This record gives sequence, structure tokens and C-alpha cells, in this order.
Amino acid sequence: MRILAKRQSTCLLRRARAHTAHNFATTRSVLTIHAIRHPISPRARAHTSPSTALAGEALAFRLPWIISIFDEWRGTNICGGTLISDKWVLTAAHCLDESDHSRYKVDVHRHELSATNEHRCAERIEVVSLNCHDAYNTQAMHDADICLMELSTTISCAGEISYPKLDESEGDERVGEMATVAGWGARQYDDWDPSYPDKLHSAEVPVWTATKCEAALAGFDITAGMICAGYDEGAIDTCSGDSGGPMVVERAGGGWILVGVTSWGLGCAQANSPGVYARVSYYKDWITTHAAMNPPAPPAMPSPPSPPPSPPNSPPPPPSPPAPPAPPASPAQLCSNSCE
Ligand code: 4AZ
Repeated sequence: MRILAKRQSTCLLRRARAHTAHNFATTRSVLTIHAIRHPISPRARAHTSPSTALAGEALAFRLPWIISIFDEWRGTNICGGTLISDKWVLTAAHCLDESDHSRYKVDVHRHELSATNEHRCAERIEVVSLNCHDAYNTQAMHDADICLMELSTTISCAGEISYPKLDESEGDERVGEMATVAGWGARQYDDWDPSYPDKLHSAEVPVWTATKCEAALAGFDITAGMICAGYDEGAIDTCSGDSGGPMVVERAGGGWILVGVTSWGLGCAQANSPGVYARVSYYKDWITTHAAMNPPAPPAMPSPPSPPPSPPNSPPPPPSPPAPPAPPASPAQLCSNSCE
């Protein structure tokens, strides 16, 4: 029964994906990598497929800001995402149809997707707006694959979560670091029978240099807005359904840094074929501006009317009273520099 139910939903997802790929192809010329089906030689396939994707079940609620996107239209969870403040989610543009925010809901504080009451902070929240990057897919396939989702309400356990800080690294500064990737995506990449887990999975993957990534994915444009991670031998990787989810590194003093958004790859967990992630540091300004994390500077105080010219030899005017204290910063403001 359970297996049957899973297969049905998998089928639905696959059919929905094909449909969505078609929609995207006609509206925004977007294709998912699976829709493209890059030729992998039969020999390579025999060696590596089905391959193991995310390595193991994640420790429940260790990543309390990871969310899963539920699509009413497909009737299933489709992608991951990251709460970057108590009201904004960062995910991948290719997960969403930007013209219809009302079909998406965000599942917060979940580990096992089917267990809706597992955590007192678990809730499903409506989405009031989607804002995907204008450059999505314009420079290169899957370039600028990021989108912001605005929630209809702030999450109920807002005060209990430290949101990840947006990465500020440059160039290859993260190379060699182990990044954590997580999601409810396919455990085994198999065109006809991907298996989607109910529980959140996570893995550690080493970050690659841009040069090594470009060599491995020759023929694809690896732009400055992408960052790659994975193992030379494959076996551990993000996969279909993990898209939009986080790639994070742990901060020395505790907390997390959001380095990437799961975006694409050639199949999953193949040897010498890394996962590709939207590079958060490259889009940091766009994210903070569009998620209202950088509030506009307060309007300049009107300058006081100039005093009438003083008569010769009159005493100096009294000092002006001290300025009133500044209002406290809102939570979203506090997150623009550090969310700890
Ligand atoms: C996907 O289709 C997808 N191996 C996500 C990640 C990767 C490949 C495909 C990376 O959502």
C-alpha cells in the first residue's frame, strides 16, 4: 500500500514535471536537466545508475530553517527552500511558475513530510508573492536560478530559529570546504523509478573550483552565479526534488552560512559530475534588496528653518534639543548582516 502510494505520487510528479517542463519551455524557455536527458553512455550508466543521492537521513530539525514547497496543483511536495528570515524563503526559480503564487504553500518545521504534527512549530503557510531573478536562464542555462517566496504570515516559531547568514565569500574561497546539502529529493536516480523519501536526507559534499567544474561539465556555461560541489567518484549528490534546497557550511562560532541553492547537474551522483548550485554570495545584494532585508535609509530630516539674521552683538542661539532615539530594528533588518 505504502509502496503503491509512493509510486503513484512519483508518477504524478514525473508527469507533472514533464508538463511543467513543457509549460516553462513555452513561457520562459526553461528545461530541467531531467527533461533534457543528457546522454550518459550505457557503460557509464551500468556502473553508476541507479546511484545513491543524498547520503543519509538528516538529524531531525538540525536545519530548522529548511522548508519543503507543496504544490496544490500537483498535489505533492516538489522542491526545497531555505527560510532566510521569518517571512522569506529562498528557492530555485526552476521549481516555480512565477505567474501563479497561489498554488504553492510552504511546509515549515518538517522532517517527515507525511507527519504533519511531528513538531509543535510545524505549519503549512500560504505564499503571497514570488519574485524570481530577471536574469534566470538569460545568460546560460539555469543561470540565476533563484527565487524569493514571501509568506503570508511570519512563521509561528520565528523567535526560536537562527536563520543562515548569506554567504559573502568571493571566487574560490570556499573550495575544499565540506558543505551540507539537504532535501527530500530522489534517493536513487533512475529515469523510470526515482524513489522519493518521506524523511529529510542530508550529505556533506566538497566544494569544487570553478575551473574543475567547467572541465567536468564541458559544453555547459558555468557562470559566476554558480558553484559546484560533489565527489570525483560520484555516489553522493543532490538529485531531482532537492532543487531549491540549501547548501550550507557551519560557522566557526555556531550557526550556518547559506552558500548555494540546489539547481542542476547531469543526472545525479555520477562520477566526475558535480551538483551545480546557485551561488548565494553572487546574488546577495539582489536577495537582501528583494527580501526587504535592506530597508531604505530613513528619509533625511528636514533641515530646520534658518534663524533670522541676528542683530550685531546678540548672544548665540540656544543649542537644539537632542535627536529622539532611533526605533528598534525589525527582525528582517537584523538579518541583513547576520542572522545569529
Ligand atoms: C533536479 O532535477 C536536480 N545532481 C537537482 C540536483 C541535481 C540534478 C538534478 C544535481 O532537481
